[in-house]
Amino acid sequence: MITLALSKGRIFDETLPMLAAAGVRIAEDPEKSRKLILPTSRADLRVVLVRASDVPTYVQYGGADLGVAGHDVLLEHGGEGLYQPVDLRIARCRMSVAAPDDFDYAGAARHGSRIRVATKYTTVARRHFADKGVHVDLVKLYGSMELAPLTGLADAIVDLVSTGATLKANHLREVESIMDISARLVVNQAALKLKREPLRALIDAFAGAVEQAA
Ligand code: PRT
Ligand code: MG
Repeated sequence: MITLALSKGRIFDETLPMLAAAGVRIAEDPEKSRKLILPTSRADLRVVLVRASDVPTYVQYGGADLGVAGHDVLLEHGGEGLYQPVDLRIARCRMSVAAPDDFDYAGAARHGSRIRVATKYTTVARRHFADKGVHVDLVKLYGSMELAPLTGLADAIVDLVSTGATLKANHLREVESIMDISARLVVNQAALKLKREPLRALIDAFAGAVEQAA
């Protein structure tokens, strides 16, 4: 049996067509079912549904043989024990610094002021500001980063942006783009040795689906 870890929402929705291209169908709709393990049209392949940030952990410890995780999630996890053979180019967005319309981020950075930054992505944020020589105090949050500057909790945030609508609705603007983000296929390195043939075939199928979509 091969176990594929996915998270509900955009990762599941955007992985589905890639699985279909590989001839794999999933009968159940995860938004309607309460099941956490979904069978597929292939008797030897099942899907487990986990939190987006738990996908690397499941694959690292062998709870799943492979999974789909955002590059943002992988950078925070560290990627230990994970083979990352394919950039799936799905669930795309960018990681950016954003601040209220009336906060002079560039000026504060230039003058060496300490900027308080709220984020879920402390590893990436710490590295980014250190590289730029910008002095920051990082505040770790687990969600709704956009609220932090509006309540005075922070001067700025580091968050994912796709359309920009969420920032706009909260009177924030992107002041610096840190990196482009997309979802990656991750594979347990031990499983790759033990189940080499079927896992290689799946990796190749995903890579083929990426080529087709390009
Ligand atoms: O929701 P949960 O807490 O369970 O986990 P999660 O939020 O990590 O999961 P999910 O499904 O929302 O995101 C899974 C992956 O999708 C992330 O790890 C990213 O790699 C990728 N992705 C792509 C995004 C976005 N686009 C995105 N726009 N993840 C989150 N967002 C959020 C962003 O944080 C912000 O709040 O959407 C909002 C901004 O969207 P726009 O369109 O208004 O700019
Ligand atoms: Mg979410």
